[in-house]
Amino acid sequence: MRAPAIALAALAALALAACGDRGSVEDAPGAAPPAEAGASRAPDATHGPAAPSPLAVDGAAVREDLGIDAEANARVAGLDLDGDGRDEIAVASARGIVVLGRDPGGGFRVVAEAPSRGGATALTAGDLDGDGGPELAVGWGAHRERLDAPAVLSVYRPGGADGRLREEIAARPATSRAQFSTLLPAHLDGRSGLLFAHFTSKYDVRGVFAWREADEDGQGGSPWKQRELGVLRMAAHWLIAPLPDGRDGIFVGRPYGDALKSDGDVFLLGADGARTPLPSLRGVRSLAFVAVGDPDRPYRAICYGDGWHWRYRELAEGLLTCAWPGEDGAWTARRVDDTDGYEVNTLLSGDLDGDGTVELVGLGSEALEAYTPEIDEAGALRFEAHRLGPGGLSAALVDSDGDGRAEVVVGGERPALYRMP
Ligand SMILES: [Ca+2]
Ligand SMILES: [Ca+2]
Ligand SMILES: [Ca+2]
Ligand SMILES: [Ca+2]
Repeated sequence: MRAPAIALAALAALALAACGDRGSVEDAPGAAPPAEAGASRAPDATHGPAAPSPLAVDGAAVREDLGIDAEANARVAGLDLDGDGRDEIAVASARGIVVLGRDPGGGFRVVAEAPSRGGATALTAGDLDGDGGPELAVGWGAHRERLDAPAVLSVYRPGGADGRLREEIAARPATSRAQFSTLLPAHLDGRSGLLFAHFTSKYDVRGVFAWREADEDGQGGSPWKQRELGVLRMAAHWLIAPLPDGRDGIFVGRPYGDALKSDGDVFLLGADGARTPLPSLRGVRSLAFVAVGDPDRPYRAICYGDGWHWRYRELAEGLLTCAWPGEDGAWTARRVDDTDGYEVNTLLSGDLDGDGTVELVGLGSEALEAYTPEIDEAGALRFEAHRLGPGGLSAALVDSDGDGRAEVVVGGERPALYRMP
């Protein structure tokens, strides 16, 4: 279902048309957000046997079930493990990692597995070491059934025995709170690597860029090296994105601020620790970079899930905001969507409709939505919203059929793919 196009220049006066049947916050599955004290959110269920994947229509979007039962906070990622041009789908939870590939007979089947080291507190995939091949990374940590599980950052590649993934441990952070809050492929200082953040204590979060230098023969490589980006209170969300002057910008989004229960924020973190704030209402729950428009002079926007408040059921607002810097360094921010629900916890960008330009994808407490950017006749950036499915806690973009259009895979108890019509 489509909502009207939204002009960023005049957003304050506009509201999205109602987009289908949205349940109340109280009804939201897996609704409990991470508190400042932090704890795992939901009990586990084992991955059930693969079953044929039925097709169903949810609004205008198409939903395709992956045929497995997982846990409410199961995390998902996509990677082309066998190099055939179609992405496989990884699902990680306290029960372990399963990688699903399309079965020629229909549906999905398990093509690789790896055992658990605790709760899967973060998951990502990509060429994390710059050697051209894909890797999977999991931030293992405490889980309600394994409270003593340590924080371990593991990188996985294909090629283990019996369909197992080969594990390489990239980091073992010392912490009293074993939880990763950011895990992303990233580029910094001309290197390809991994951006991760983990709690170092109950409230403090450490951001790190890690990389690995391949051997000349392409075998093995150096141990993972780390550059610490900062340790800040409740700095859960980190992002590295290009600035207009070509430098790497390090962005931080926080659900809470420097004082207990104070409002969070989003800022550009300078090398000297200085913070350049981006306009936000309150706490920030997700960050993404999107470049759209004229390839020679694109809008380079930092987008974020804004409006978080610790009394989330009463006071939080699930806002989606994008901001971009002017030549003078000042940031212009516009609200893209005032979503139902209390948070936008995941932001992604990729080409969902195959037209060669990226869409912005937001997963929140109530809805999965895609936003198609366009530049209007006046040169203003606009977004058109498309409701794709219900809310959730973990999502990733994959091209599971190799047609050049990305699908959104959403984790949780019943992982599924959603695609734009
Ligand atoms: Ca593949
Ligand atoms: Ca690689
Ligand atoms: Ca597109
Ligand atoms: Ca596709």
